[in-house]
Amino acid sequence: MTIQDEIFAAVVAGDSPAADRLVAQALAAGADPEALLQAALVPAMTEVGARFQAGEYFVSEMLVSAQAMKAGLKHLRPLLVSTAAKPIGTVVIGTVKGDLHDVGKNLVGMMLEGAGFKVIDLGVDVPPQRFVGAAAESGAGLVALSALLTTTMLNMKAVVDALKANAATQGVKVLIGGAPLSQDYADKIKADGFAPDAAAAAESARALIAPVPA
Ligand code: B1M
Repeated sequence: MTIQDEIFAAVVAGDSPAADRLVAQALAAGADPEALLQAALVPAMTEVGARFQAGEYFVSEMLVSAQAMKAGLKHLRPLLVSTAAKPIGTVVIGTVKGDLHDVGKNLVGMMLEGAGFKVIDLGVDVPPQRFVGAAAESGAGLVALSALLTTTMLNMKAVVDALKANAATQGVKVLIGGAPLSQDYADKIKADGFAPDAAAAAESARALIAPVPA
């Protein structure tokens, strides 16, 4: 069994101490953080979702697996996040109202920080007016919305509309993402962009708000 297999198994089993120890051990041995993310941690959560769908796992198991994922991710964070002195822009990020999933949103936040943005994370279950308030107060150029449920993705439209309805946030761009989202849906609700994963989110954010070099 490779260490990536062990990390995968630890997250699927919801074993936070093992995920914590194994990711630290893999990095100390020179493993590539991106490879650990893409080949072990993310697939483990996909497997957890499949087991939930098959009726083998319940909400409690999904929750402990998410905690194990976070125990592993905390070691990757400093490696994925840049220490650039001057941010290239400000992004307000959050999971929309009614939705408690934050693992993907946290990854997107890390990638945005890694790309040089200042990130203001509003957490989960965020109502539209909190996005508006945070964007107006911080002067953010982009609001990044995450949703994992087909029911809560519908709440993204209210955020887009609320931002456009407020004079202080009319020009703020909106990027959406999360497993049930698509470019079609972004077009439908008049969001400015859709990104399928965290790395693509960082690229889209750069394209949407980073200043064009002279
Ligand atoms: Co929930 N859950 N869950 N869950 N959960 C899913 C999403 C589900 C697909 C499982 C399944 O049935 N196979 C299903 C949704 C079905 C649907 O709507 N079609 C589901 C369900 C049904 C539910 C409940 C309703 C269960 C219940 O109570 N009966 C409930 C809802 C609670 C609520 O939110 N109101 C619920 C609860 C939970 C927990 C709280 C127990 C837990 C979340 C804990 C936490 O996040 N702190 C949980 C978990 C862990 C999952 C699964 C297993 C894993 C999610 C995850 O962390 N994935 C998930 C199944 C799955 O995803 N296969 C499932 C790993 C993460 C890295 O990927 O979040 O997709 P993801 O992020 C990706 C991309 O989507 C993208 O980038 C990331 C990677 O690069 N991305 C963006 C995300 N946000 C982005 C924003 C962007 C751009 C890209 O730009 C701004």
